[in-house]
Amino acid sequence: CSMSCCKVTEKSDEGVGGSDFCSLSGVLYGSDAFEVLAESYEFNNMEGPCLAFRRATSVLKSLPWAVRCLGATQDLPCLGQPTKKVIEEVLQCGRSFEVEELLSDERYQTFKVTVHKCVWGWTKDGEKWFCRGLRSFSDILTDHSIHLNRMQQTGFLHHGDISRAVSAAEARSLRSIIDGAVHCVTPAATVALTGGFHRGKEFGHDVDFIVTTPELGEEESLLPNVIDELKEQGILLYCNYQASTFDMRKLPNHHFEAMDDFAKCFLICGWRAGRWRGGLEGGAVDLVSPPVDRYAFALLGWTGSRQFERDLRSFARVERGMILDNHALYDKKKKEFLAASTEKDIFAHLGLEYMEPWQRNA
Ligand code: TTP
Ligand code: MN
Ligand code: MN
Ligand code: MN
Repeated sequence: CSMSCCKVTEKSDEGVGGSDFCSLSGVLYGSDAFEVLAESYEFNNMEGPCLAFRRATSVLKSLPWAVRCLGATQDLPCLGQPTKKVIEEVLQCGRSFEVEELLSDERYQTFKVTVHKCVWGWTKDGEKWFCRGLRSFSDILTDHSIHLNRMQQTGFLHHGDISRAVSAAEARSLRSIIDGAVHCVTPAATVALTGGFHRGKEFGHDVDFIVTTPELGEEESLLPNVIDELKEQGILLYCNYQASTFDMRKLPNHHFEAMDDFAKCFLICGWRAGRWRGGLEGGAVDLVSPPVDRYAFALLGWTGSRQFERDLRSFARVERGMILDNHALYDKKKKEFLAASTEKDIFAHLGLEYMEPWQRNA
């Protein structure tokens, strides 16, 4: 989000300007304003208010109508006093002073460039750097008393590569590269695009793939072999591989915001046209390889959005007495795991109508 999100969107076709910040698909300015507030709380390690603003954004985005007065938001869920205050301000004044103040705040601006999630969030260190008066990448890099961990070094080193959004067309061209590498090492393996691009997003921070093998157990050597293949092709700029620690006997677990224990790797691959390395720019790529009997759960979990996953999991817990995560669905009453080979199976177990990935952009 840049300063431009502070401008009020006008909808001339309906003859309403100024304070009408809404569009049929959502509340544009409101959404962006909330994201700034959410980030600011994130930078202060305040997860509660941060999530509250993100949730409010999801609710407003999902509305099929435009919010033109505060009264219209009365019966909407997840909108607390702080969010209503922002909505009211924007409706009345055409802007949010709180948001504008934040956008020009030195702390917010610094965190935005030093710990922004495109460089792989490290809020705690961001705090330390900020207190020492460091305000930019070069401040941090030239301060030799600072020790950067491997993730941070990579973030700095590849900042140019990973900070530019990946387009859907670039994701498609990467898909054929990944397809090729996977099938070269294991012809029977499957590759699925997941994450934001599977939900139909036009741009993303990275490209996410799930790969697996039809034969249970064969997936174990899949990622290491794919990584070697990408290395040989010369497009691998960075690789952080994590072997599987998945063990069905550890389930069900109750981690809050639990990710998963499958083998995965976070890569930076140079495949897109750009300004770096003789015209080949890099981008972040996530690969995960669950065993095939866990595939549907992994696909549902990695397709996101994060907000959608949070809501789906809490629905499973609260309304159905079930525990859903990236590995499995567990029925607490029956004390049994429910099998699924497709995402549709999982929705059916939950008693929900199937939702297409593009409907999960909460
Ligand atoms: P992201 O790739 O972070 O998010 P996104 O693809 O929705 O959007 P963008 O990349 O453009 O910012 O994560 C995709 C999903 O994968 C998300 O629902 C969280 C999930 N996920 C896991 O389940 N386990 C993991 O280890 C990681 C990194 C992500
Ligand atoms: Mn992604
Ligand atoms: Mn991301
Ligand atoms: Mn990802």
